[in-house]
Amino acid sequence: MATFLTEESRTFNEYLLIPRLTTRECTPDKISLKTPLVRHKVGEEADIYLNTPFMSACMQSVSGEEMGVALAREGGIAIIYMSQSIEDQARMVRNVKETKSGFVTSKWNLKPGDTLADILRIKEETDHSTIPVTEDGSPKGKFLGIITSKDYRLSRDSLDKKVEDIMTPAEKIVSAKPGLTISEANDIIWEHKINCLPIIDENGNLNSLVFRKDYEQHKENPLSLLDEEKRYRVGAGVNTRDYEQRIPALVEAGADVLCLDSSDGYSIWQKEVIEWVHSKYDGKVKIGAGNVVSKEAFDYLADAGADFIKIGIGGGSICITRETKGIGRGQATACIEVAKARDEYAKKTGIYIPICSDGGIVHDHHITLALAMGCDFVMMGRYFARFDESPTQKVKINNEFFKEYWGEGSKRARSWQRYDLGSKNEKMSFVEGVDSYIPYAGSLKDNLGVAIKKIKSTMSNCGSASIEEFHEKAILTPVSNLSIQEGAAHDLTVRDV
Ligand code: MZP
Repeated sequence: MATFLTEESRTFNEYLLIPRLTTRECTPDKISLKTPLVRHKVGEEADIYLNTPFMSACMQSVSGEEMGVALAREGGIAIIYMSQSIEDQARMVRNVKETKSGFVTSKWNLKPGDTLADILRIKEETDHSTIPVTEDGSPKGKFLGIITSKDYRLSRDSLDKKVEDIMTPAEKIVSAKPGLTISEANDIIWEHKINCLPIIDENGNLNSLVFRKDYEQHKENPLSLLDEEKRYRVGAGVNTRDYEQRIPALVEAGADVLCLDSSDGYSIWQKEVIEWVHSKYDGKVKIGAGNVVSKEAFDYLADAGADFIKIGIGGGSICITRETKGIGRGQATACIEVAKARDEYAKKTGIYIPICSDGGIVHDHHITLALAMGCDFVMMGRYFARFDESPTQKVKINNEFFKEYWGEGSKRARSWQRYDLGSKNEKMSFVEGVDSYIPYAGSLKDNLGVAIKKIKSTMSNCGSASIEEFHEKAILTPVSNLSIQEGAAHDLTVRDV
């Protein structure tokens, strides 16, 4: 006879936090969101921490190199997607590691033969008004000039006017050679009263750009997540199929952490990969595993040596696994059970394994609830896909902007390794994800800034100055449908939100 659990499976929306005593020690300005990323002895420091509890999903439509840099700047970490060739993924990792903070590799570039119409298209899609021109339009191609909005007049210039006839050419542009520091670059920017300084190598190729506004932002990013050599930290997704080739390439490229990306991580294949990594790299390369939704699965991956464990099956916004296969668990219930298992494991073995809630986070307060339920950080897809820094197209529909967002199990991504169950030749015979649009939300920095304020405000209400303290002090209550209604604006006509 099957086992029947008596407790219903619940999600974040079905819980609320009860305030605790707020003291002078836990006002928002005193709260730290620093959180361990990898397993460590209880009472000792972890080898790697996040400065803010955010990880971006290992998905084609979320975590490319631009997300890698933007999220590390805010103290979190991106997991560069695995559903691409080993070479492309390693290149993305390398590009994040090589982006010196403040030195930007330009994603949007023009060729001399492009037109004013192309300039306007890029401007509309990205809001960038400074666009470099390279011989082949690539980010590291031969540098020919720069276009800014001062270079054309829409009232006079025709849309098919060529970039080469509009741009400010290289010889008229103040530039610098690679190797200077960000503050030296900033001195040049101030001295010449320019907004952008191109860094050009000895062969005349574009290396990167330094923007006046980025320098200012750089000073505003005290939480940047950096390695010992002051490079941004970044993670990379791996699978249980080509790991013997993929992992060495990613480690070589500088990945700070690896993450097994699977919809169901409770498998012998994950155990084998974790053991392979730890024996090959003598514990120096860190690897997270998952996803799981039960104590049984947590214990299995913990014993296998996972450095962190992700929770969540079927809760992702683009996910139809529950409908397709009938497996999964409400995200809150899964987090609560796994957090309990993690604490028991720590008591029994003296080893603390960070856990991550993955999928289903829609509102900022869901992040806070996941942390209150015992998670150390959260992984988000939809949340980050809305921002400028996700790799997908921004499209205009009925006068409103959207970003594309598709699941790894969708027809579009076909990430069969993520859904692989080990059989020899079966590569995704049905889909488990959808392809969608989500409302565009602007820059990651602006949005995450607000989210951090909300999280800290709630932690202050709950008397907690750190995530660790929050885990101990949080009191959560399930809520009825009627109290959910009571929690929203009700019995009135809303004039403005
Ligand atoms: P969300 O933040 O958009 O709600 O969920 C993102 C998470 O959904 C990912 O981190 C991953 O665990 C999961 N995912 C990715 N693709 C699919 C799919 O196609 C999926 N079904 O479920």
